[in-house]
Amino acid sequence: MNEEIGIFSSKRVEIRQEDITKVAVDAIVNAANNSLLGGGGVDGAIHKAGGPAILEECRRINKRQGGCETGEAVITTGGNLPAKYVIHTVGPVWYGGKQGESEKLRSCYRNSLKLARENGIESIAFPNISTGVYGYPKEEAARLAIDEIRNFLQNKDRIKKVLFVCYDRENYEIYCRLAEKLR
Ligand code: AR6
Repeated sequence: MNEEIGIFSSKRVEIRQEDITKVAVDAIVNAANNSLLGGGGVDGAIHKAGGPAILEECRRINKRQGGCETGEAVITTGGNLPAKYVIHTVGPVWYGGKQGESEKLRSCYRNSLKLARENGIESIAFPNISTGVYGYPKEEAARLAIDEIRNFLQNKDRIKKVLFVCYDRENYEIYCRLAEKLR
């Protein structure tokens, strides 16, 4: 049995189709932009549901370090969300695949998990970063996300649960199909 089979059959990694703002985990990940000052899509939904405390912290981070580089991640309170924290990461815009997009998207998953580990987070939920307005091809993004999580979880770790929270049906079906193949 290889590790890929392990992560899905052990239930340490699960796929859900729902609104990430409703998920009760230690941290949810936001697909933000470089300014951290909000936007549409999942970013808009998180700020709307989580309330002003999240934006206040984002503003402070923006002042202190000028926002967040693509592929990097920062952490704030979860405000009014069921999640205690929000980890904001900035995915790459898809320019055709030759501008280092895949490495940047991998970094989003890796840096979010690092930050989770540093903050004692045991459960974390990811949206399908970059696959909305940033236009990253969904299947490729899913393969890479699963691969990064698998690599990370090979380390002995406090992180007990990772959820892939798919909002649109297309992403959900892609993840289910890939997980089925890996089982
Ligand atoms: N819960 C879970 N997933 C969601 C939700 C939700 N409530 N709403 C949308 N998605 P996008 P990006 C999914 O566009 O491509 C923002 O304006 C959606 O189906 O939110 O990384 C930021 O400020 C899609 O699969 O993020 C940036 O400017 C996924 O979330 C820019 O968009 C990502 O779609 C980032 O673009």
